[in-house]
Amino acid sequence: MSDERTFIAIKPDGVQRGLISAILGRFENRGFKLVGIKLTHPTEALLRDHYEDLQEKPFFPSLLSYMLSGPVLATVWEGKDVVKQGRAILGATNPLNSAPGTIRGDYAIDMGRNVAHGSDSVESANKEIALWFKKEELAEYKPALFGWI
Ligand code: RTP
Repeated sequence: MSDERTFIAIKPDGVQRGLISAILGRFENRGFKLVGIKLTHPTEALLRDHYEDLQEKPFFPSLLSYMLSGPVLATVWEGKDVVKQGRAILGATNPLNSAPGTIRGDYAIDMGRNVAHGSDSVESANKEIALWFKKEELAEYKPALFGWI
């Protein structure tokens, strides 16, 4: 069993639209293990760290106010190639390019309201997990269903 981890967040629009169970289900059904979860209202400081690379972009102020507009469901998933697989499950950033069957392809029409976030590399996953979660908030366990025959 791979111990690769990724950070997946259901953004304020996804939480308010009641999409939590639909989104979490896609990761569970695919075979990934949930190791961290919390509903949290992120601070501006946390979001500035999280989106450090985007601070100079013209859309940054609207991204910040969108992400501050309500609680976010922060999650950590573990499993083989989960970073790349997580991005594939989410679909392209711009819903215009997200394939039907992906989360954004099924639930979003606007890049500024694209429902969920997923880490784009193992390096950013490690940074984001450490930013959003304390070590003791992440569970270590072996689900009975894993290690399929
Ligand atoms: P995310 O971090 O949310 O998973 O998205 P991403 O890696 O696919 O895309 P990124 O470039 O990191 O952008 C972060 C979020 O900023 C908003 N955005 N708006 N041109 C725009 O108006 C624009 N570009 C990006 C989106 O909400 C995107 O998910």
